[in-house]
Amino acid sequence: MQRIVPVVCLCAGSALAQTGLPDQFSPWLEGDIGATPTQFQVGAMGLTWQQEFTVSRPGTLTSLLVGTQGNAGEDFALTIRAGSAPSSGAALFSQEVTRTLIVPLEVETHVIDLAPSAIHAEAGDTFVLEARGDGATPGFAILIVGSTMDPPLYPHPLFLNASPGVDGARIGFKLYIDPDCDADLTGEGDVNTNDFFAFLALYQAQDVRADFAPDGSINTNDFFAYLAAYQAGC
Ligand SMILES: [Ca+2]
Ligand SMILES: [Ca+2]
Repeated sequence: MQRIVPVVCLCAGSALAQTGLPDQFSPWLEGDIGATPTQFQVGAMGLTWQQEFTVSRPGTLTSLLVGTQGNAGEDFALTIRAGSAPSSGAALFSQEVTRTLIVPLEVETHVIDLAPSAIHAEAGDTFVLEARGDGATPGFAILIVGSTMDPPLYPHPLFLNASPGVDGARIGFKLYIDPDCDADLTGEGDVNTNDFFAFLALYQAQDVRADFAPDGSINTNDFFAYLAAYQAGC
C-alpha cells in the first residue's frame, strides 16, 4: 500500500514527502535519542563512505532521509549498492544531493525518492548507502552520529574507502519501505497473532517500525493504524 504523508523535515525549498513505512533508523538530528550529531567532509576529498544497512521485512524501498550541514550549492553523489560493506556491486540507485540551506550549521534534511528504482528486498537483505564527493565542492558535510557510542546506535558498519570507518560512527539516515504486506511484521507473508505481538514489542520499545501513522512519534494513533492494517490482512 502506498502512502503519502506530511514530511517531518527541517528543510526549506523541498516539496518532497517521504512515502512508505519507516524500517531502518540511524539517528542524526539533535533530539534523536542518543544521537551526537557530527559531520564529515564528503565533497572536499572525493572520499567514498559506505554505510551498510539491512531491510527488516519484504518490501520495496521508497524513501531515504539524510541530513547535511555545509554551504548552499555543495553536493555529493548518493548511491545504493547491493551487498555488504564494502560493496562494489552495481548501483541500484544514484542521485546527486545538493544542499540548499545557506546557514552552514543549520541541518537540512534531504528526502530522496527511491520509488522509481523499484528496489525490492527480502527480510535481511543487505545494501550500502554510499556517499561520495567529487573533490570540487569543499566544505560539504553529511551528518553522522557520534563517534564514541559503544555499542554504535546503528549496528551495521560504516566503511571509508573500503576500510572500516571510525569507531561507532555511522551515517545518519532513515529508510522507508512499502512492505509487501503492511501488518506482516514477522515477514513470512501472512498475518497472525505473532505479528500482533511483534507490533506490541516494537511499540513498547518505541522502535521506529511501530510508527504506523508515520509522523516521527509513536503513540496510540500508531496502535490504531496497526489494528486497521492487521484487520485488512495481507
Ligand atoms: Ca507474519
Ligand atoms: Ca506515529
